[in-house]
Formats: sequence, structure tokens, C-alpha cells
Amino acid sequence: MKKTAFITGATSGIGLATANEFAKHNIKLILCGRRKERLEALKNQLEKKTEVFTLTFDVADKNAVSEAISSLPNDFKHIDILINNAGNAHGLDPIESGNIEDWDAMMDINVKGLLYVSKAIIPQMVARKSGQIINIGSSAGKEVYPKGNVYCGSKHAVLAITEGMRIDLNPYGIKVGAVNPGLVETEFSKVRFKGDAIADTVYKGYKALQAVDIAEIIYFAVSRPPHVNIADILVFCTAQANSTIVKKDL
Ligand code: NDP
Ligand code: 8X3
Repeated sequence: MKKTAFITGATSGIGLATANEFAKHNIKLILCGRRKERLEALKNQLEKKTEVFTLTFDVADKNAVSEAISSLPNDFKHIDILINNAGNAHGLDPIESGNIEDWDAMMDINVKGLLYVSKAIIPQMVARKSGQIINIGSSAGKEVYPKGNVYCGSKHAVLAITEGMRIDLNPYGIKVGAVNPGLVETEFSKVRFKGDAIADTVYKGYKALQAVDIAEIIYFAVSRPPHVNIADILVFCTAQANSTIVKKDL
């Protein structure tokens, strides 16, 4: 039977590439983000391949999350796959000069937003005793790097929450896993550096992961047989050895 996937952060980068990859494989889509025009354009494009519904909301707004998800029409209410992808880094500053608004944004979006969306969707998976949740973590959730402090903290939290979900949802046969990329060339650095030109240097001198590389891995995880759960996967581009070592030819 055709599956339905709910993807947060589908307006850009990894979420957008995942929407494309899933549409290619005829998965029905609920695409979310704050930028409505992008969602509408994507819906128009992907509707040629599959059924698409869009929801515009901020994952950090718990009322908006629950209202949006409960507003889903009947033919999109049954969600088989949840991709908790929405998130970003905000700033790259040492802890002593970090910006409190940036800290709030990372915790509110990357951690609490993921929880709000999961809270609204998990009960139906529990009731049906089936479903799959993939949380997009990061190499930053496995290793802390200089000035990464709060972003790394938010992604460590995503990994801990993923493990917690896998344990608690085990009795219901729900698959839970994390996909943890290293450097992926998306709008991530534009957001992190707030439009500063330094963002253009982040992916220079080496071939970074592309969003489609991660989307293909996410599709791999959701296309395994029922007894196989990809619990945790760390993905680097070949030039990256860890969070701080990247071989650049500049
Ligand atoms: P992008 O900036 O390209 O995409 C981020 C997506 O998240 C956008 O669709 C954005 O949509 C959405 N989003 C951000 N904040 C909110 C919010 N408050 N409410 C709803 N949606 C929101 O970055 P990536 O594709 O790279 O990032 C996707 C995920 O991958 C993030 O969780 C990130 O931490 C993780 N990641 C990224 C890596 C990288 O190097 N790029 C590496 C490891 C992990 P909109 O603005 O329309 O709301
Ligand atoms: C994104 C990768 O190294 O910028 O999570 O933290 S990194």
C-alpha cells in the first residue's frame, strides 16, 4: 500500500531533496515549512508524481504545530513516516559571547520543535502499532567542535531523544532512527551566518555532501523490509574526517 510521509523543513536543502526522492518513489507527501510560496511551488512540481499536501507553520510554536497537524484532511491523516528534519544552526560564537536569541532559536526549533511535531504524530503510530520516525541529527550530535556549543548541544539532544523514542516505541513496533550528516551544501550556512559572505566559503575547496546524498540515504532507510531498522548512521563527504578535519584544496 502507498505510504504517506510527513517531512518538516521541506522548503530547502535536505528536506526538499527528500521530498523529491520520496515523490520519485511514489510516496504520498505532507510537506512543511514556514515559507508558503516555496511549499506551493514544490507542491505544483511534485503533484505530477504523487499526492501532496502542504502545511505552513513554525515548528517552535506548539499551538501552531498541533493546529496544523489536526487540520490535515482525512486522506492525509494517516502518517506512516515522519522525517523530523526542520532545523538550523544560528551563529558560531564562543560560549562567552554567544547570542541568547540564537541559543533560544536552536533549542526551540531543533529540539522542542522536533518534540512538538513528534507528540502530534506518535499517538496514531502507537494506535496502529506501526510507523517510522527518522530524526535528522548531525555529526555535531556526536562530536562537539569549537564554537559549536549550543548547536552541538541541540543535536546531542536530538540523538538522545531518538534513542529514547526507539526504546519507548519498541513495544509498538515503530522504527526510530537518526541520520547524522557532516557538512552538506544547503542553505544551512546562509542561515548560520545570517547572510554574511563567510557562508560562501564553507563549502569551498572540497566536494561537500549534497542534499540529494542524504535524501537517498533517508529513502534507503524507509525502504528496508519491516524487520530492518536503520537506527543510526553517520555520513561524511570523503574530504571530511571529523568535525574539525576537512581536506581542502585551496
Ligand atoms: P536548510 O537551511 O537548507 O533547510 C532548513 C529547513 O528547515 C528549511 O526548510 C526551513 O524551512 C526549515 N526550518 C527552519 N526553521 C524552522 C522553523 N522554525 N519552523 C519550521 N521549519 C523550519 O538546511 P539543511 O537542509 O542543511 O538542514 C536540515 C536539517 O539538517 C537541520 O536539522 C540541520 O541541523 C541538519 N543538518 C544539516 C547539515 C548541513 O551541513 N547542512 C549537517 C547535519 C545536519 P523554512 O525556513 O521555510 O521554515
Ligand atoms: C551541520 C554540520 O559541522 O556545521 O550539522 O555542525 S556542522
